[in-house]
Amino acid sequence: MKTSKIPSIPSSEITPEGVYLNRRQFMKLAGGAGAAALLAACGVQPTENVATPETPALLDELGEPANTFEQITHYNNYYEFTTDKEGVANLAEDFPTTPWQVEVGGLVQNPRTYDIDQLRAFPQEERIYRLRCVEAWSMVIPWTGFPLAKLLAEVEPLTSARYVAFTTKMDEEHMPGLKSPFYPWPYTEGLRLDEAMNDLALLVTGLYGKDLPPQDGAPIRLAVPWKYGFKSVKSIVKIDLVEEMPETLWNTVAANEYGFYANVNPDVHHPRWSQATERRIGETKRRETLLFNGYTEQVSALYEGMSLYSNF
Ligand SMILES: Nc1nc2c(c(=O)[nH]1)N[C@H]1C(S)=C(S)[C@@H](COP(=O)(O)O)O[C@H]1N2
Ligand SMILES: [Mo]
Repeated sequence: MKTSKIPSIPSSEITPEGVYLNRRQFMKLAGGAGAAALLAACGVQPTENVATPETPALLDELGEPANTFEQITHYNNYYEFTTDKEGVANLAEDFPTTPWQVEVGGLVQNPRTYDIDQLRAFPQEERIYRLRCVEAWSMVIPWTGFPLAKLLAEVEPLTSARYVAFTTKMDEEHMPGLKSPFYPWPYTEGLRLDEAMNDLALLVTGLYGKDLPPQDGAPIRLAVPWKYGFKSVKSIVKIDLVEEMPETLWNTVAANEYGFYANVNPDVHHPRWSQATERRIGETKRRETLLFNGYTEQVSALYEGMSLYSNF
């Protein structure tokens, strides 16, 4: 990833004005959430993304500006709370994210239950990723997190493991959407093991250098940027290595509409709408959707010899 390969700069060169310009380097030097506090101490607001000559906007590797913190935290899909995208932030405000544990097990050599602080102790990086929802809207989001592959390496998948299954939190007291009988809760998802091992698959703990807000999946969620957003599960509590392709919430609800792979593809349409174009939140003109959401170089090898039409 270009965004994580910028050489670090000596801290003596970081001036208050330079901090924002060199935010990504700074994040690497200072590390994760601590960096946000330091940025704040320097009088720098890491929560906005309005370009000025002094503070150019954060850009992804295609040169597209990140959405603002406000947009990313007030237009959400999180059905455990509500199906109203603009209502999630308010309903999730008091969602308790501590204590929090993630149980990693199944077909592994070293099953282990991680406390959230142990997951935050993995070396964190900032990655500016595009997120393309299957509903044909998209955003550019500066996440903080670490590759899922690093966690999987610790638990050591057995050779019989072929898929990774994710289970998320079911907190009836704080998640009013769980009362909806239309969904087979809890929200579950899955990846093929080689997809999960791809460097792009990120376990996310932060956003714009701050701790992840509840509406975006606190305290830990996945970001799989070459797939439709529904694969990027929020509030993970369990990760299982399994032999068979796992059941997932959306595939269970409507297998003909939401396949297991769910790779972003402008040529494979949802039965009820086209996937050829998308609306970037904050823009009016629609833009063309890119194969694998623009990450072809990093992921196409995963699907060599496999039909992207029958395996949608
Ligand atoms: N647990 C859980 N994770 C979820 C969802 C959900 O409803 N519940 N929605 C998914 C969908 S459809 C999308 S597009 C993204 C949205 O992430 P964002 O709100 O942080 O932009 O989260 C995904 N992860
Ligand atoms: Mo989505």
